[in-house]
Amino acid sequence: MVGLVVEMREKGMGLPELVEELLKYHRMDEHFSKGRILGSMCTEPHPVARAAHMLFIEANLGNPRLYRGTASMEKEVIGDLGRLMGLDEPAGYILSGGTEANITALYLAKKKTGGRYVVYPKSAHFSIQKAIKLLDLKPLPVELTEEYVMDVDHLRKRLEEVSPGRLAAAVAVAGSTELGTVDPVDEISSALPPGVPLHVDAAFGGFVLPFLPFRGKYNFEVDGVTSMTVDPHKMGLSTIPSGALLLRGFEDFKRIAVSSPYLTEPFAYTLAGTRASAAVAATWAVMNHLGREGYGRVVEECMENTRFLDRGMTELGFPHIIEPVINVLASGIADPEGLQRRLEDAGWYVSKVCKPPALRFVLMPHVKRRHLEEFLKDFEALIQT
Ligand code: 0PR
Repeated sequence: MVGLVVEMREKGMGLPELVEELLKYHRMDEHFSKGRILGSMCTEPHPVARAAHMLFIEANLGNPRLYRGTASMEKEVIGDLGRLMGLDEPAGYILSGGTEANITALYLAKKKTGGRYVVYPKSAHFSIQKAIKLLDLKPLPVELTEEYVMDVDHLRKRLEEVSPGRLAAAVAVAGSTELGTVDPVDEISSALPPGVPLHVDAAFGGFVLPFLPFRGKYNFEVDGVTSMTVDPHKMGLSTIPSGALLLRGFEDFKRIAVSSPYLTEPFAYTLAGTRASAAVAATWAVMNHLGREGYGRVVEECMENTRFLDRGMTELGFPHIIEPVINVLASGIADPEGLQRRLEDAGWYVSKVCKPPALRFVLMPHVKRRHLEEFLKDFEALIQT
């Protein structure tokens, strides 16, 4: 996308100059460690993830027999993630993130059913739109309730519009991007005709909900759920790029297999060829280092910070749109775009919700209480000018 034409240099750059240049560009980036990024779903990778990533930097699971160790770690990670999501023996793999996982899930569903229509809540992440366009599927968006979750009555109406055989899949979200809501997955599953794949996008919520006293059912404990997206590079504290696609069984993957005769494995099941696999090691490392207990502590702190900011914003006259379910807070505000810009000028990066208008905060582990205190002070000053 860069319009600038820069010719490749004839002679290489010496190391000192190279480092200086790299640091120049590094300084141009924002960094999580400063605590000023309040609207991102990614965070500083955990130090063990960072170290493991560097150790496995050349691994490529596109050719798994050369990387037996990395392949073993991937198997363990998928197993652990499956069990976290209520499934004893999951199939799946690590891929580049939620977008690739959602696209692959809908690709599998289309192949399995031969259908074209996809029902999904209007709160679904735009990667679902990408999948629909790419796979030439037909969208059937479903309205949200007053609590901003998929309206199951409207889903039933949508389902009456097409014969069951023409449905490719249903999508539900567990931890929506804008408001952090969790769809009623068991009710959605009961409303679907038998045999329709139900994909749950827990790209963000997958590493949050299991560590909260959350009572709703959103994962493979619901029989109808056939696949899930869970991203280690969001609340899993792993390195980018790491997403995970989980499936009930390996059989479904065979539908998208292509032969890869000259590689060490006869078939390929992933969209990507060469796969960025250092993130597999990073995910293995951070999951084993933190364990359920460690993630529990991380999530608890994020939730405390979410409630703290919510109270602060409410005191300033901007109450939440919904009581935060996870560590995503949307504070109702008339002109989120204008405020977002002014905050950026003041060095704060928040995000926005358009409908209903709100400033959106994601309280990730890099955001500490002191950052929020500073933010609230700056925000108060800003709205008074
Ligand atoms: N599903 C859900 C529920 C998501 O929230 C996201 C991304 C995806 C799928 C897609 O995941 P990948 O981006 O890994 O493919 N949600 C964030 C968003 O779009 C991604 C993000 C992360 C954006 C960090 C900005 C940022 O700084 O807001």
